[in-house]
Amino acid sequence: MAMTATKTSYRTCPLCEATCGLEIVTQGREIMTIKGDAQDIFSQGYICPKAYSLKELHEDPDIIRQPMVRYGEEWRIVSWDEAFAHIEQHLMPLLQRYGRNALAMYAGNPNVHSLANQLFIPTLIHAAGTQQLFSASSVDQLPKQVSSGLMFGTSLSVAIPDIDHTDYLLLLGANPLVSNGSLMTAPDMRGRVRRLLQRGGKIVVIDPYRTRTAQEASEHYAIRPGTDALLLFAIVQTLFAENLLAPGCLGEYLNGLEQLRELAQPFTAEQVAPRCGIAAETIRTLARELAAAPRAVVYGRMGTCTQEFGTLASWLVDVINILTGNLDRAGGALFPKAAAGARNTSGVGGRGRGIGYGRWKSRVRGLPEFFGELPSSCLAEEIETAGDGQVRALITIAGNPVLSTPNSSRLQAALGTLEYMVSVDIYLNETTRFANVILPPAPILTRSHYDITFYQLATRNIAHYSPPVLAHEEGMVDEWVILLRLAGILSGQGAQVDPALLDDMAMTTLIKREVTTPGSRLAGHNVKELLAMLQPRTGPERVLDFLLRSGPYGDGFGAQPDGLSLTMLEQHPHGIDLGPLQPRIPEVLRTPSGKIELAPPLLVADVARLQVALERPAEGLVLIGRRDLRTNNSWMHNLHVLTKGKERCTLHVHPDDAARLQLCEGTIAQVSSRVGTVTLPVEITDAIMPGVVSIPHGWGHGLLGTRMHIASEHAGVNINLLTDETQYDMLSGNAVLNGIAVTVTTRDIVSPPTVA
Ligand SMILES: Nc1nc2c(c(=O)[nH]1)N[C@H]1C(S)=C(S)[C@@H](COP(=O)(O)OP(=O)(O)OC[C@H]3O[C@@H](n4cnc5c(=O)[nH]c(N)nc54)[C@H](O)[C@@H]3O)O[C@H]1N2
Ligand SMILES: Nc1nc2c(c(=O)[nH]1)N[C@H]1C(S)=C(S)[C@@H](COP(=O)(O)OP(=O)(O)OC[C@H]3O[C@@H](n4cnc5c(=O)[nH]c(N)nc54)[C@H](O)[C@@H]3O)O[C@H]1N2
Ligand code: SF4
Ligand SMILES: [Mo]
Repeated sequence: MAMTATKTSYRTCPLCEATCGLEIVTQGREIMTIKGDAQDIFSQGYICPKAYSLKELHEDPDIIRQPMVRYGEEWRIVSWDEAFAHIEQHLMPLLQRYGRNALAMYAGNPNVHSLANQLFIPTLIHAAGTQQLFSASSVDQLPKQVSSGLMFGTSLSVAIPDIDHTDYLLLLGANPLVSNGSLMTAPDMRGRVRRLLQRGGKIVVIDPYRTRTAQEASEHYAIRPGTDALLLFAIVQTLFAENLLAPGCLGEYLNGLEQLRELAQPFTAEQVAPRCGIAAETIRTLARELAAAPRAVVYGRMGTCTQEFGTLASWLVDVINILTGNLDRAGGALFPKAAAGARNTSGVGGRGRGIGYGRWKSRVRGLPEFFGELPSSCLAEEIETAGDGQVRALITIAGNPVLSTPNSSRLQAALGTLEYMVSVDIYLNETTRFANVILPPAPILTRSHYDITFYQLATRNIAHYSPPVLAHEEGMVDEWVILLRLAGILSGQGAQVDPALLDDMAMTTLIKREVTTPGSRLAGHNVKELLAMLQPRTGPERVLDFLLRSGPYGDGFGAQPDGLSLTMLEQHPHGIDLGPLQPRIPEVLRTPSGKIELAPPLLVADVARLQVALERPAEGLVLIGRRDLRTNNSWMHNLHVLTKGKERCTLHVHPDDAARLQLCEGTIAQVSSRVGTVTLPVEITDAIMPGVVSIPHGWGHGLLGTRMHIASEHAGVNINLLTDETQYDMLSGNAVLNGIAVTVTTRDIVSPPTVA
């Protein structure tokens, strides 16, 4: 028998924000090897252990490959047409009866790692016409987007630490050596951290846990969870008090400097020190070092976002970078200039409309919308609470809110009462088991890839397109086609509508918007001509080609013949380097004032809440989360390569707390919060600070009705049975996932769960 030839493909890894280049060898449909692409212009061969798991993921027998409809407890495989007909038949009458807001949508993290979903979810949202939109953003980085949006004018104008050129990195609530970096896209964080230290630079980590990043750093200070905004304010106060301000050429673009000085006054190092658990002299030293370093940068991530003062902390990170003159300069924090899809490269630069928020409010709790979304902490109550606008149907797209959002038991109970639910997903898991219909997209390696979002957050300007590694098999449907067919149903065009028509409509709308945008390179161009020039491409490729060509490096459809286009990216399978990040102020700004807003009213108003916290005594034991190298939130625990070995879903306890609570290594502890209780084994470690315990998120598998065999064998417990949906950052609505008050006992000495 003739051997099938092998094929070598280059593909950006879609599993985390680092965007590493992979070299994948296939033979027929089989993946032979996966390794780092040594020629990748960004990652140069670096990969982490998760990349290899793409092979097992591709072969996982539990992955759903055909649409399924649930009848009671039983799932039946159906044709795509039957699945969509079922949805039309059941969903549309509900919406006709109860209105558009009876439908909620929840979009999870993998959407951001999918070119197709990034480009086509907006079409689906438009067709749905509901205000009940939720996503993983509000259990993650939303506060940073809110503060950046208010200060600089768009939701993705996030200043990124220039880790490769800085001399001093103050890192709060992030563990890039394990997470591989977030809101700081760059492969090989370990290499970058080591090079920073080798060139004589300094890294200071602020974290309740001595993480792997903290272990590599020059210094580590354990902080009481939830108090970063206090610490950062005290650094700001010190900069003012000791006359260390040096905003340099940013000065002329700043609004609100004097107001900031006044706001900072009460937050002296002495005042905040007992709350943060960090000595006043250390705080002042940090301020002085930041001011003295030739190039310094402050960077905060998950730990600073998913807490009570997430937006204030996120804001103060940028404030310090600005006051020390480190925003918008090499070695400080810079704004990427992405090749495609960035709001802050569109239209006339230098000023804009700013961000929209509060255009509607959540029905039950009255929390404001940000960027078109409501906080995920509100989803359960929107389903439970009767009245006009009650959620009766849900579509989840690549999301597992049952394991990812606060107070899982309440959400699970609520999902069980829905009248109809659709999940676009690849597993029958803790969330999708509630669905009536599951629509499984074609596997990852059959899709093309381009990191529309992460190149807007990268430490270097690059562009990299990957064509599909494998061809479709019979019956596979691309995720963008699924999304468009759902959009067809929701817009009343019926289950049978041709997705190609909707694709054309979406493309035309996008082109029309661009040619009517003042300052666009394509302003005044003819829509039909542009459409013709994009032929014969369709779907994500056509949109991407349009975004690249109309973008800041693009060929402008002929105006700049050597400029970027998808064709050019196709000729460069290892990516195209567009150079290091460059200063972009004022052109990057899209605030109505054309200035950097140092003291946006919304943030200023929230400072009063922080002042109250300053007076508040430190609570008892609190819970934080953690990540480890071989996880990817909740969804990759069905792979043997990532789950084998020692149990990782354990309770980390400091030896002092263990002694006080009579916990030994391996003891089964019972951890209780206001909302729930879990039991899990204890691991004693002095890496965690006293008064704080930790449980990783993403576990808690093996629930009735799921179909993830390996995950069930390593079930672990769900930390979000303890996190509390009534605790959120009041400004952004983002969930508090760190600093949850808990009690811990051994299982034998059972005390009733604390009720607030
Ligand atoms: N306590 C606590 N909770 C947390 C966190 C924490 O640190 N602590 N972290 C939070 C963070 S940062 C995040 S981002 C969220 C994540 O929250 P979610 O996005 O809700 O959860 P994931 O675990 O990413 O689940 C992804 C889902 O997408 C499916 N999936 C995977 N690939 C695809 C695909 O290609 N297409 C489709 N359609 N589906 C796919 C998976 O089967 C799974 O159902 O969790 C948050 N929750
Ligand atoms: N291996 C792996 N990599 C991942 C993921 C994964 O699940 N596994 N998930 C991906 C996703 S979706 C994201 S968003 C990123 C997250 O990327 P990171 O933010 O870099 O990762 P985390 O491990 O969540 O780091 C948060 C840190 O904050 C600390 N912390 C907790 N509370 C506080 C506090 O109040 N103050 C301070 N200063 N620190 C605090 C925690 O101890 C922890 O070390 O990781 C991504 N990469
Ligand atoms: S670091 Fe992230 S992008 Fe790179 S190989 Fe690992 S999972 Fe993939
Ligand atoms: Mo995340």
